[in-house]
Amino acid sequence: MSQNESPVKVETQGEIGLIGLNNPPVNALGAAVRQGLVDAIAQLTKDASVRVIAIYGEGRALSAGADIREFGKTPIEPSLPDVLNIVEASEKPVVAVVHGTTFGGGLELALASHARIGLPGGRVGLPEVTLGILPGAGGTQRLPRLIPLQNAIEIISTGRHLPISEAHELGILDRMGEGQPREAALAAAQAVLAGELKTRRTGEISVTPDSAMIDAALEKLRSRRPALEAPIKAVQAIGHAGKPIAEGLQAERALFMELMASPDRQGLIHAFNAERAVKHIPEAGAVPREIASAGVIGGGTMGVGIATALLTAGIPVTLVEMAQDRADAAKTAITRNLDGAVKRGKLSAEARDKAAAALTATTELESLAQVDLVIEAVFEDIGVKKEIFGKLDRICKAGAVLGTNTSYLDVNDIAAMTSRPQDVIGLHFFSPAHVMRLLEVVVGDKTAPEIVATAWALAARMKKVAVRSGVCDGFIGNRILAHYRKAADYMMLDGASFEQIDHALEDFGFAMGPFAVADLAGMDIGWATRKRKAPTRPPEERYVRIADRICEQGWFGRKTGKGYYLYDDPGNRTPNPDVVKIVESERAEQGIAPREFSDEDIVARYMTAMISEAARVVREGIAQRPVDVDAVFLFGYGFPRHRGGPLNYADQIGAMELVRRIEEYAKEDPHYWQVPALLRELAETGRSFADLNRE
Ligand code: 3H9
Repeated sequence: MSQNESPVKVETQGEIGLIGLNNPPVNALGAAVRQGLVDAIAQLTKDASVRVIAIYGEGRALSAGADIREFGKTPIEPSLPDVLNIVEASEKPVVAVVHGTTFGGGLELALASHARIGLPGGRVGLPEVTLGILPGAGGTQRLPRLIPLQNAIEIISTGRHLPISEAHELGILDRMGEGQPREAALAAAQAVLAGELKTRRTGEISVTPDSAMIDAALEKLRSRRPALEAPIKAVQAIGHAGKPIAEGLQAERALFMELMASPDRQGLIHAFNAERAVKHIPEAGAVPREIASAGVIGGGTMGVGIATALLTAGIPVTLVEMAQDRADAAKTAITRNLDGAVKRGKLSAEARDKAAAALTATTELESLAQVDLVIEAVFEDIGVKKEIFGKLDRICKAGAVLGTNTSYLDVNDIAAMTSRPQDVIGLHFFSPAHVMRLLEVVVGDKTAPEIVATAWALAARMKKVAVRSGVCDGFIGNRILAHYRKAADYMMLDGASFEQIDHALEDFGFAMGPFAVADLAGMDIGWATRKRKAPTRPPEERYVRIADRICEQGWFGRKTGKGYYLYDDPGNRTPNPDVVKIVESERAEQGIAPREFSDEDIVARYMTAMISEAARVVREGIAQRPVDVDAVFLFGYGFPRHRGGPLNYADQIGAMELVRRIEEYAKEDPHYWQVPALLRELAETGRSFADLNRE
């Protein structure tokens, strides 16, 4: 017996009633699935021949959880908690088969069942806090009834994904099964019938959560910067697990609904969707070229990181440096990175050995003759890059992808040095390239669609988030950065201390403020860029010389021991008194009487500057959509994930308020603060960046 229309299949096999979820791609528990489950339980309860019910998922998982697309919309009955209560209340025993990536509501469905079987190879978890919510379908009440409180707190408050084997060891799953999910479901049901697999209602288990442990966990979460609400409320919900299940579920529901209404939830889900939205590019249909080997030119920080990332993705690398000792040093650095990946559990020792053996470090550019992909990562100098591309054109085989890791320079100019500009593309990695997830793919005027598609296939292999950018100075990210970074310098000159600016932005959620970032990244890079751009700087632009004066002392930040800050051994920072003096003398020279800035004002100016340039980048088509800008900042610039990216945050402020702010600031500096045309249009038409994402 089957129901073809429903995403929930019901069939009977003797005394066993089978419920199969079939809602591709991930069996999300949308309205139709929830109703299907309720109907299935009712039907099998009525069927007198059925003595046991088994639930499994077709395809990739039992279920990846609640349907995220329904969040923020009018709720549709039946709710997931109600459905799972029906499952738990079933008078016939219910067993669930957990396989694939079973997360959130999917795992909660299993927790509400009366026994759980795991299939090897998958992962489970309650990742709700990463979306700004908490497990709201019983997870916070049922998990602590099955496993030690400490583990429940850790799993729920981090949202960590556990291997299914670990879930079994912890007691989340009763036993491991084998075969396909449907077969495993039948086998589990038979085990129940034979009395070999015990079943019980999780909600009937009584526990007494240790309140001291709950309080300690809460204190730790509250001391975080930023102290996000979701993990705090999730742990508070766990604190109710000692109550009768119905009461605990009610408390969980109330906390869940509060989180549902929070801007953090909106921002985190936008960030989740952004990672997927950027995959939609005009070239998606083109056939990517095969990449079986790669060359990296340059053994500096970027070249080493890129080579590490390629090797980790299983792609053999030939790294080219100018001199053998530099090539050897790069090889040592790459080996160290690979060892680090093993230590962090990201790579097996076997994979590390394979990767290390697939690396060649040489001084011969000619050795790149047969590679499928070259990534040039030499010093940011257009002359040097042009020369290299001229040579690559002569050396590389036909069909090779020629990539440049430039972070500012004109990809079209570089491509023009070859007889095959259609094969040239910008592949802009972020430092450290083997860690940072962003890959800005810069599509030149002549870049062929299959080369763009190849970049996306490569990013997928390297587990990176590729974002498509057009050509302009700095592309999406660095162009916007170059603009808003000035706002921080202006505030410093006008009276805010760099320490206050960093603190205000760190409280907003950035991992590090802009001055601490400058110290970490090395101030010499920005100095070189400013010198390069000096001839084209408009005379009416305010120019802050503080960073130049610091660099003139030979202080480039952490790598030279000092920059804006002085650092002690564990890396704690204190403002460099010599820099404070430089700031004061600059103010005096320019006749500026320092004024006070509140932390809110600092964040408002900094973010308004960022949003302004981002709006221009979208209007000019450099970024395809606002969400592409968001992804760049989320995955490459440490933008606070719970804010969802600069243009998602812009919508939370509203275009009208942003225009008002810019007009206000423009009274001080009309050159810097100009209302972008796109922002004005949105303000006048009452539209948002989210509306543009939907177009
Ligand atoms: C929850 O359960 C709340 C409850 O506690 C309480 C409720 C009351 N819904 O990632 P992929 C889509 S909260 C809707 O590219 P992968 C995804 O957008 C939920 N859609 O594949 C994409 O669509 P498109 C807790 C979803 O193999 C497509 O499926 N669960 C959902 O790299 C393929 O996804 C989570 O947080 C969903 N829940 O990774 C799990 N999940 O093709 C979230 C995925 O149009 N999901 N889609 O771009 C994941 O972590 C990954 O998607 C997963 C697969 C690991 C499952």
